[in-house]
Amino acid sequence: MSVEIIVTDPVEPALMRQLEDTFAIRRLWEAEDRDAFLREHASHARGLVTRSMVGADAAMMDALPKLEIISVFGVGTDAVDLEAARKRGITVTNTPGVLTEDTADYGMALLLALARKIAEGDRFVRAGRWPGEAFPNSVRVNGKKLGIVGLGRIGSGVARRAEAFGMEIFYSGPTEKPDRPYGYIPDVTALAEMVDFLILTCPGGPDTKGLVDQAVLKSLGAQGMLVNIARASVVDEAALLDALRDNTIKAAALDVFADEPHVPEAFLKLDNVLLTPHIASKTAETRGDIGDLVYRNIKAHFAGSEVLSRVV
Ligand code: 8YV
Repeated sequence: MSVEIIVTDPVEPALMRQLEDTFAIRRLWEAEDRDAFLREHASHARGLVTRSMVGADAAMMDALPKLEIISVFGVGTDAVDLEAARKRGITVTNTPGVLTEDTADYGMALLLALARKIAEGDRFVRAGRWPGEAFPNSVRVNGKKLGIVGLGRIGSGVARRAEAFGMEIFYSGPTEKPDRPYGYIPDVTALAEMVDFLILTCPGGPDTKGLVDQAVLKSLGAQGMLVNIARASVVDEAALLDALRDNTIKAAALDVFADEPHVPEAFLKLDNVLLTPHIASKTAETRGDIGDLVYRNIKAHFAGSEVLSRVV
């Protein structure tokens, strides 16, 4: 009999096909009654595939006592209760590395789009406003200072790109990386104070929750711009809304939201915020690579081999 795997929500069709060819797949998102679905599969389900924004909490793990592995489609594991998994001896894998470059490209793209008013320019032309109106000046990127919150894989990718755009780079994070040619400013408020752009590339979770608060936004200042490709939880949302409304900061670009795919109505009313639907890693190539790694982790586990990218 095939090993039973629960998939919590829709993933790439190619991954779905690979999984279906090898395992007995149960689709949680199609269930009318989630608890009844979990009860029905409790005595068989040995694997769980979940997106990084969905994850799995301790209650889900309790509901599936035969669970051996949670394979996360994405690098962020902040939505998985890692401690609960550890206690229950459940393996957790993620997909580091394969999405770094595209996500860093996208971070740089959002920064450029925000500063240079690319989305606004598109809307302006489509609305037929060009003939009668002057488009507002945008903001120069080259020669400006960039603060990177979290100089991990993705943050480092952003730094390399920003260097090529002639930016001066500073970063914060739990540890200094002396091998990097960038200024380490551990305190995020101090970092915000000295830069023109602040980009968030750190992990989500309790350690970074609300890191960008009212004080940080105030320090970023009226000419400062914020880009978030990390997690919505890193930013105090109410403080950000206030800062955008009263021009405490100039503008923000957000690819991540607390209750995705729902975006707070208040953001939609603001002109100085650029909103995208969590697509930093969403190229055909990277999504294919993420899917492959998810599959190879699950396959390795059930073949009795060590998984490729273990978190727990
Ligand atoms: C993915 C992400 O878009 O890797 C992550 O942690 O947030 C993104 O790359 C997401 O996992 C897909 O649902």
